[in-house]
Amino acid sequence: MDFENKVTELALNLHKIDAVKFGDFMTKSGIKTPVYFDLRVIVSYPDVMELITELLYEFAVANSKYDHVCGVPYTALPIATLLSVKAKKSMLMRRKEAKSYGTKKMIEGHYQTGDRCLIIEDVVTSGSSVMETVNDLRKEGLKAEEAFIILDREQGGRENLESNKVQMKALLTMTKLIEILLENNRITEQTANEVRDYLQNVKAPSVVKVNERMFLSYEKRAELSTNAIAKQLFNIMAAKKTNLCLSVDLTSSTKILDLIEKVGNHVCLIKTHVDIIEDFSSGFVSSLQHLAKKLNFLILEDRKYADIGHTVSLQYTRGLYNVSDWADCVTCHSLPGEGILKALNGASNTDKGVFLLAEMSSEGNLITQQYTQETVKMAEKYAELICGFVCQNKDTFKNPGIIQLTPGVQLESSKDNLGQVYNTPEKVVLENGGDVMVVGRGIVAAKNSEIQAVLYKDALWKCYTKRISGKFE
Ligand code: 5BU
Repeated sequence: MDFENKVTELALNLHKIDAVKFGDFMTKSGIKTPVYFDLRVIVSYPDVMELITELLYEFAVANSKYDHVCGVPYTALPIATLLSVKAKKSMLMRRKEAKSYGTKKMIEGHYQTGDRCLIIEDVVTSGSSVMETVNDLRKEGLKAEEAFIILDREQGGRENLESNKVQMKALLTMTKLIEILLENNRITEQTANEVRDYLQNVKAPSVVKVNERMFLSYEKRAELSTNAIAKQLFNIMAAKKTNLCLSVDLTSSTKILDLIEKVGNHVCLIKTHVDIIEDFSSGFVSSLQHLAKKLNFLILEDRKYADIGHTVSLQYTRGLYNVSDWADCVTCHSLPGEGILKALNGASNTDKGVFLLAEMSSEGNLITQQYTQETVKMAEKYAELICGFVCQNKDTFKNPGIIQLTPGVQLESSKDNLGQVYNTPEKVVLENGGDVMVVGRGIVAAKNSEIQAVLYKDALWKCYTKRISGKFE
């Protein structure tokens, strides 16, 4: 029997076993509907189970590359099991609630970050159940980009899933089901029209579009990084439980080193502007590097390179500061074009990272949306060089292996008198997507910098843990 005939048989069988019923029903959300599906009953009909498995198998195996299958609990679980056995692919199981003991894992089974997982679901209306499973898989660093569905109610689910980067394939659409049942005299023309009218008029609500980066842990993101410094920074953040970057904007090297000695334990990154130091020396650099090792942080020189490639390669590797010798990463403008990245890319043979400026925190800056987008695009070719973007918005980029470095942070948001704009930790982490937050005067100008650094560290970390729990979206 060919595929189309099997689909027809499935439609007729679903009707026969009362998995699809016509009449006056209420949906879960209280909307009147002339058609109702309850595919839970299929477990009582091994023939139907077998047919569904066969169809999904032909559908899934033909065009997909995947490592695991995962059913949306509960109705699709037995189908996913049969499919896993038939395809000889491993299965993953998503819990509906995390265990209260032991590992608190949401996903059971063996997998590795980056594995592809196929989603199996019975019926899709809005797509929200599929997204719950997709989100839990993505939190584990798995790729969940395809969902195979028995029946698509055609009420907006496909669009909702697509907007969250999930392609949906359904064995049957509601339109097709009605067509088959009508052709085979299982329903009247009037019923068919009622269902068609209903489909035209009742759409499921949109499912919130999520940015994967917003709920993946730093540990998982480290595994997805293609730049060695980003990987290290994510791992330091996870190990030290801090996403605070201190900007040591002081002009005396002793004062800088004293401050770092006090707060280095509480930060993941120290950001410098070496050209403001009045007594810069190679001794300062070695003391800084020594502290970085001892207190486990990385060093960012916020140089904001902005010249032609040739000049930047000299600025980076030569001169009084010889930045490439000691800084793990630097900041750089995209304004001069790709040559600047080429220059930085070829300049050092040790692991280095570049934070590209996609947005600025200062009032009235001239960066436009188009400039930001083109900056992100420019970075695509330099996956091994770019560790992140300096930016202010969560939608600036999506790649979870890359870091959003956000300056302009104070516990109480305000401004300075030279155009700097501050946001609170809540706003920066939860709404704007900051991964590493830069604090300068908020800590440097405080009476007790250490106490203040701990306050910032705790506030920022609390927001991050809330963010990855997914409860804010
Ligand atoms: P503040 O004292 O927390 O305002 O210091 C912020 C630091 O971040 C300071 O060193 C700036 O040079 C740096 N910065 C910024 O404030 N805004 C930006 O858009 C960029 C860098 Br890019």
